[in-house]
Amino acid sequence: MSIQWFPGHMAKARRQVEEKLKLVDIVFELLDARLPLSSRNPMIDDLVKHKPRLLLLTKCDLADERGNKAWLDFFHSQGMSALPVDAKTGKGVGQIQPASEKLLQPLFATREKKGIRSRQVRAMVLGIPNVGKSSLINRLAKRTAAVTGDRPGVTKAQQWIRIGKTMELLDTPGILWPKFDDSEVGLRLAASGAIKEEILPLEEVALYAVNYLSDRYPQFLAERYKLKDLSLSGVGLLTEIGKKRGCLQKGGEINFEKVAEILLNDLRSGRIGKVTMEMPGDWHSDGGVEADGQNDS
Ligand SMILES: Nc1nc2c(ncn2[C@@H]2O[C@H](COP(=O)(O)OP(=O)(O)OP(=O)(O)O)[C@@H](O)[C@H]2O)c(=O)[nH]1
Ligand SMILES: [Mg+2]
Repeated sequence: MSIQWFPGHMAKARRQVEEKLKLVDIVFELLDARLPLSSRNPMIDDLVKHKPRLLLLTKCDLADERGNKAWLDFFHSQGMSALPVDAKTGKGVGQIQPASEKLLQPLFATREKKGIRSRQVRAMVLGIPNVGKSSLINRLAKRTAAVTGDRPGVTKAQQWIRIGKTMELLDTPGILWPKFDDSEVGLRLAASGAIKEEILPLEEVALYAVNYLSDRYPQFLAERYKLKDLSLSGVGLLTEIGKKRGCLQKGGEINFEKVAEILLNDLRSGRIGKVTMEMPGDWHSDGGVEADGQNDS
């Protein structure tokens, strides 16, 4: 999948994060619970090495329970602090403060040695576009302090937001990296809604999604679109969905763009079911994605 990127924007984003990092005590790195490694920006890892970091697996309500558990075990086994959160209902959000305080114990101890009793904390919220940074901040702040939206690229500039008496959070624009080493990573990000629609090969993304669903969650496809034959190829499945949903164009041909829109909207909103788009076992130990032929049509 080829996507047009803007390296100038990336360099600027990196600079802005670097500047503000000096001011914060902890970083909240938001990963999409449905695709935690694909949504992990390697640049953040590189930049944030020396700060306490809490991984927050967002949209855990859209991912499947088994997947959430597998990913938490995965990150914990790597010695990372990670929590699942759902900014829609607030589930898990109450755990953020205690988990942060635990990570900040060394900082508080150093402050006390210097005679500073303050528990004031500044945190930076980082993550790819549309992962739920601003929504989570609003939950923590218990008010609409940041603009949110059902598309990537909503937050345009950094903004400090006060949370209660002891915390200040920096909301940041989502950052994607300019080149994906693995095309499956790009397809998963696209399927999740992290990439602007205007630059997506929508039908290619839908084909990837339908193949993945027919492999891992065939019952969801069967139920949502009343499909009988799930042994069909990816194109065959999209054709059937198109027929069921009346996505026809002049001459009775299937309008695949329309089918792609329906499928991706259903997937992103969770209407299709709770879907985890990758499991820890799909990744090699070297960080690459397992090639399992799911791209075959
Ligand atoms: N189901 C569900 N939806 C969520 C959750 N968190 C955020 N969303 C939705 O995801 C979309 C994106 O949320 P934002 O908070 O704007 O995401 P962001 O990371 O700030 O995005 P940018 O500012 O574009 O980088 C919105 O439609 C939110 O309602 C969640 O935990 N569960
Ligand atoms: Mg935002």
